[in-house]
Amino acid sequence: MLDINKKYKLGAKVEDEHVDFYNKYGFVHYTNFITQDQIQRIIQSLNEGYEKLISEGKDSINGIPINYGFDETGKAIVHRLPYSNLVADEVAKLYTDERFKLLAKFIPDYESRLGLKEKDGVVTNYYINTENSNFRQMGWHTDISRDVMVGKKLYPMINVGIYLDDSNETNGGLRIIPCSQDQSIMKMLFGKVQFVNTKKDPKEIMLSAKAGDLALHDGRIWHRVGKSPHIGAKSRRRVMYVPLICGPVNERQPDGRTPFYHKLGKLAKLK
Ligand SMILES: O=C(O)CCC(=O)C(=O)O
Ligand SMILES: [Fe+2]
Repeated sequence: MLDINKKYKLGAKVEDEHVDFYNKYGFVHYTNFITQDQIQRIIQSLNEGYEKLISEGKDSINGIPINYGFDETGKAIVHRLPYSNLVADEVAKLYTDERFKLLAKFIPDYESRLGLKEKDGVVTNYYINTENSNFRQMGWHTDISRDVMVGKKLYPMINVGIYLDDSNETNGGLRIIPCSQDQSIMKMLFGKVQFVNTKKDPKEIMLSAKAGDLALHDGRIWHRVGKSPHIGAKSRRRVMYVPLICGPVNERQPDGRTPFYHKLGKLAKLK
């Protein structure tokens, strides 16, 4: 019996039990994937990147919009930064870590790669609950539906998250519906109103993580990020995601067109 609360440590390889856990529940949680020192360097490098983008007034990277907002002191920040790996050197450096290659074991039937130059690259999400925040939560969605919206053939996809802050009910936290990868395409697309529905689900679980953890989930599972009950610094939540993808390579270019699903952004429940 696999305990759903089990967290693993990633050693020299992905163990069979990790794969069994992933196949059963649709996610896996590794603790202490990066050190506190690394986190500090990454945050510093991201903060410098945010300042540069803000001073340049850049609105997108490779055609993917940058979402701006304000922190608890009123300082301008970036709430959602696509292609963080092109903006912050320390982020780029992190994703050269050989351990990411081990994750290919979760997609045994295909050759997989990190989407560092595809889709939205490494996305850094920065949630904060303040009066003028534009990003306090994220409604229910399945990540792979974005591929459906751009008319792509569906290949397995895993979203790999690395936490820069602790994440739990204090600052919102990631809620997932375990085992929801085993659902029909119709349910995956239309089981809930994507990004608009923010309601608690009786089947959801909280994925509580510590800064430095890595948690990955199947692109088909339903998940959302809750709104923190606190205002200000206590509600801060920063996490980086990169997809592990398969199929034809489709690198985005600096003059790339904005995909249709980003134009739906205004409907999303993010505030
Ligand atoms: O912030 C999170 O933990 C989840 C973000 C997410 O689901 C997404 O960007 O697709
Ligand atoms: Fe997601």
